[in-house]
This record gives sequence, structure tokens and C-alpha cells, in this order.
Amino acid sequence: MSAMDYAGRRERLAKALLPKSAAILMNPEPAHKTGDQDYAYRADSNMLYFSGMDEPGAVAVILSADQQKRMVMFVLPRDPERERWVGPRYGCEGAVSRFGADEAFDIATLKDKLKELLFSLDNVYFDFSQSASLSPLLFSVVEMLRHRGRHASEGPRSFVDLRDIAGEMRRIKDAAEIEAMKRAAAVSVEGFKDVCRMLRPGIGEWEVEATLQHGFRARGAIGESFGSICAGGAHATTLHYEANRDRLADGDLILIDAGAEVDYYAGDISRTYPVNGRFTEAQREIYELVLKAQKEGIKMCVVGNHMKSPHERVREVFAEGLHALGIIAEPPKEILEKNLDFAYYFHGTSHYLGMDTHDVGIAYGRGDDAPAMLQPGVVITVEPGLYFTVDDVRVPEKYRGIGVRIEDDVLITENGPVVLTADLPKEIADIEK
Ligand SMILES: [Mn+2]
Repeated sequence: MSAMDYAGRRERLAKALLPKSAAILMNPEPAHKTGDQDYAYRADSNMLYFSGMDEPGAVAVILSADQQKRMVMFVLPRDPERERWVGPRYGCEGAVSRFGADEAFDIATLKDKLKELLFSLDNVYFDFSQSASLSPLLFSVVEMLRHRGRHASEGPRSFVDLRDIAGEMRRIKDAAEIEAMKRAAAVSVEGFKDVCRMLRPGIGEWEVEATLQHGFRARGAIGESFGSICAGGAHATTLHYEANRDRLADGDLILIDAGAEVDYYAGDISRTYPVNGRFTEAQREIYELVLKAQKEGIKMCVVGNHMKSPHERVREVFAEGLHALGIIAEPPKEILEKNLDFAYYFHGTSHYLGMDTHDVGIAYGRGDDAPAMLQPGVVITVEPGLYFTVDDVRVPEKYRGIGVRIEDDVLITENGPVVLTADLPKEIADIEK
């Protein structure tokens, strides 16, 4: 991302805010782990999107288009003594020179300076998911302004959730973001290819996880975009199995759902492989059905369709296949009408992908009935799956304990879907050894 990318996004945000407004962005404090150790730090996605500022605790105030200044930042001041221990800080100078703030101040002055900045404004935008940390500060500032002087009339009147504006911007990726997402997809693909080379009966799910972590990190990723799911055998029927502590058995499948985070953008891939390199007949039948549904779902990722179009197509393919395999007796039409497929396919097909793995932006209006339209620059996953638990007596025995999911990352363009993760094989002929 260049300084121009960030400045351009701030201008667009400034124009989207109501007049006489400020948007408050904040990086969280590091999360405490044990003793004097913190969890690996991840800055706030909106802060990263609008400024690139990655220092813990930093605050940015972005002002609406009618205001003189565009961005004021609050950061930790330089402190040579502290910096010898914890590394360099950007300081106020860095906030201006590196991140493009018009002005920057010591974070210790935040409350006083906010009074000056908000004094003549009407609206304050912030991400309501940060309300635990921001609400007490902002309400106390607004309260002080309203009680200052005799007329008690100063300061903002309303708080607005920033997520709608920021989410709508981030939903549509710009050119620099698409490049970052291609890098995240490419590194994710390479990590999976590493796994294909080491996969064999007897290894631990944790070894698969470690191979992914190494593959991602060694290729420059920040790390995993989420905790890798390495689910051998029937663990694949648990949607978010992350324990990864069993050994892989000969004859089992392994369902892997993982992705690399590169330059703060997420990859998100699922593949299901036979541990010994060959599918059994029953596994092959389920895999072929999921693969067919996934390919059909990807075809629906075109401008003019909406967030639910891939899901609707996937369900049609599943309804036909589940009936044909004798898993559901009712005919396909009845399966769909009565949602009988929900027994084996109980999650959605697509989510937005971006700085967050389940990225921001409204996918559905209020209720499920107003899915957002697919537009150029939107990136979604297409990830159908079928899951048959070991104890499900409704299902022919040969299918019990099988879980299959196949997921790729798809960029919507004027010229149709672009599968960012297309370099990772998923055809049976290409994944069998
Ligand atoms: Mn996903």
C-alpha cells in the first residue's frame, strides 16, 4: 500500500461522513497472555485500512470533508530508554511523516485534544464493536463539552456506527488490495502444496498444522489468518475443529481449512485429501458431489448475482446428489422446500474475504432476504461441504464419518469470477497419489 492509497481512502471516508463529523479509529492495547507476555499483536483493520498505522494504542481522528484538517493522530511519544527494550516507536514525527497525519500528539493528551477537535462538531463515528474502550472516553468528552460554559450547547449530539461506511468501502477492494489478496492467496496455496508433499498415514494433525504455519511464515506471511483446521477422519464433521491433536489414519480423509495472512490480507482455503493418497469409493462419491457443487457455485460469482446466488446453486446440486446417492429419500424439489439438506450442509457457502477472514461489509440486509449484490472488486469464498457424523443412522453406513469441504477465494470482475486460489489442485486425478 502506498501513502496515496491511504490518503485516497481517507478522502473517500471524509466525503462519506456527515458534515461536521469526526471518525475515531483506535488500535487496541496488546492482549495479555501470561506473566509479562502478550499475544501476538494485530492492529485494528479500519486503522490499517485508512492509515497503515500498526502501533498498539494509537488513535486517529479523521475529519469530514468540510473540515480543514483531514487526520490527527495520537501516539506514544519517542522514549529512547523504553525503545531500547521494546523497539522503536514512530512518535509524533513518524505519525506525520510516515502515516500522513496533519498533526500528531502524545496519546496522553488525547482527552484534552479531543475536546478541542470535537467542540464544534455534530457527529462522532466509531466502530461500535470497540465501544468497551471508546464509549467511556467519548461520552466523557461529550459530556464535558455539553456542560462547559453557561449555554451547555457545545459538542456532538450523535454517535454513529462507523462500520456501515467503512464496511461498504472495504467490501469493494481497490487495486492495491487486490494485489495484496493475490499475494495472500498465493502464499496460502504454497502452504497447502507443502502439506500435499508430506501427507501420509501416521503423521499428526499437528504436523500438518506446523507445515502450514512454516509454509506461510517462510514465504513472508504474518502468519495464519485464523487457527488452521486440520481435521482427520470424523473430526472433519466438526465444523471448527482446531484441536489438531490426533494422528491421521490410513484410509481416512483430512479436511484442511487454513489461510495465510499477508500484508494484513487473508487467504482462506479448504481442501480435503485422502491421507494415503487414494479415495475409497464412498469418499470419492461425496468428494465428487462437493466438487461439482463448488464449481457450480463459482460459476454464479458474476456481476448481477448476489451473495446468496452461489449458495442457492450449491443447494440444488446437493439436493440432486444426496437423493441420487440414497442419502435422502425425498426427491430434490422436496429436499429444498423442506430444507432436508440442512442435516448435512448447515453453513453458508460464501463470506466476504479481506483484512478480516470473515470480512466486513453487509452481506445481507435485515433478515436473510436482502443479499448484497456482487460487484467488481468484491472477494468472497465459495466453500460448500457435506458432513456425515459417525452416529447418524439415517445415512448409509459407508458415508458415516465422512466430512468434505472445498473452498476457494473468488474475485468478482466485469469479466466473470477470478479464482485467486486456482493454482491449488482439487480434481481427484490431481490430488491422488
Ligand atoms: Mn472460509
